[in-house]
Amino acid sequence: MLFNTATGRNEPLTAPPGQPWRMYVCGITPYDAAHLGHAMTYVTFDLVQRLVRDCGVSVRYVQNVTDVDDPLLERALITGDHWSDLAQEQIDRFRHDMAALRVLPPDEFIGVVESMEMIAGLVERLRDSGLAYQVDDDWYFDIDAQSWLGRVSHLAVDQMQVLFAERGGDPARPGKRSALDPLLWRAHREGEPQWPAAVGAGRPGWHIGCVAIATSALGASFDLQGGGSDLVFPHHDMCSALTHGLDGLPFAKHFAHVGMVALDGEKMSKSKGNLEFVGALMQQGVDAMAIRLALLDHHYRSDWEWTTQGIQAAQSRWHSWRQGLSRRLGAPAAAFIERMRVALYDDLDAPRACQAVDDWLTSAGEDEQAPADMAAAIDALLGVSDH
Ligand code: 5CA
Ligand code: ZN
Repeated sequence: MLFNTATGRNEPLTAPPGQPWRMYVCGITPYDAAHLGHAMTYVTFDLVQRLVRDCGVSVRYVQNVTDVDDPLLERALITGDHWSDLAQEQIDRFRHDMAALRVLPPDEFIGVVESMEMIAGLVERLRDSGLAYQVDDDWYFDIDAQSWLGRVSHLAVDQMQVLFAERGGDPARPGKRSALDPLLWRAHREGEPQWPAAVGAGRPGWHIGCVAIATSALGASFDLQGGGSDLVFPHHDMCSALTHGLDGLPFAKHFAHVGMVALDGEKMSKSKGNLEFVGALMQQGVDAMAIRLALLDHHYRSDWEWTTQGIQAAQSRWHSWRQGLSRRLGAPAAAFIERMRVALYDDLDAPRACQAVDDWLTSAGEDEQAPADMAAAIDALLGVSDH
């Protein structure tokens, strides 16, 4: 069972018999290294993937890379790099850091740049069905013409307007039919990259890129759309509204969101610069598994603050897990593994699953198989291992 933001309920993760369970998680905008907030989000969906596999169901996992967008182009102007070199460098770092954290890679990483023809095709379809209009030469989705907005976030319009302005939207642009209409396609501007399209040369808006990538790779109404809670609105609401406009179908069946990791009292974010990087911590000699345990010590839906005490506690926990798992004998593992599973099936309660491992370590027993059984379960379910 996993909490579904769109329905407000815990719901099972099921796929039709014989079919893989299809998950799309919004990927990075690659203009800076992976911070602990990103790590929390991708470790969370890694637990989801492990849990579905644990039920004997195969998983098809797709993640996008927003490899052309305003923040990336702005950063490239500052650093003097070509935007695509900056993106490639950061994508490589991201993949390396996620592998160190033992996050199972998606089956496909799909970039916006490589999907350009498909994205432009969707904009054209929206134009042809009368759902897109122009302001100057830019194209917008006519969202207010329908009542599709809010299916994921259920926010009131005044709250939407605040968040839309904060998160990449342009509510005040003159000529828009409604403040909340999202940009679909930005006509070419001097100095910006451009791609040819029937709607005119330019580059795509944010939401339509995820719609094109997710639905082409996984089909309409796939099983789970994931990301951090900062994506509930506008991003996931807009993805949902766009797929209703295109196909009359919901984007995904289940929407899951990870709470925000903060530093110095504020959400860790590239734009604010209050960051702790996965790669920097590892360079300081912090074991990647201790970083993973520091993340797993928080329920994925809570907002929490990254602290030095937190990572120190995780380092000592990892030390005692390693010692415990290298013992020759231990308490019989089955009941503890069952507790781990029950906790994870209960809306991914990783802190409670870790507590079950702690309790096994402090329980006495003479079972020769137990340390190996526990190590295998910790590896499969929590993704923690020293191999
Ligand atoms: N490229 C878009 C998604 S299509 C994007 O939001 N990129 S990102 O690089 O800004 O974020 C990547 C992922 O990390 C998103 O799922 C986002 O929700 C999540 N994320 C960003 N900051 C935090 C944070 N402080 N805590 C938890 N998750 C975060
Ligand atoms: Zn996305």
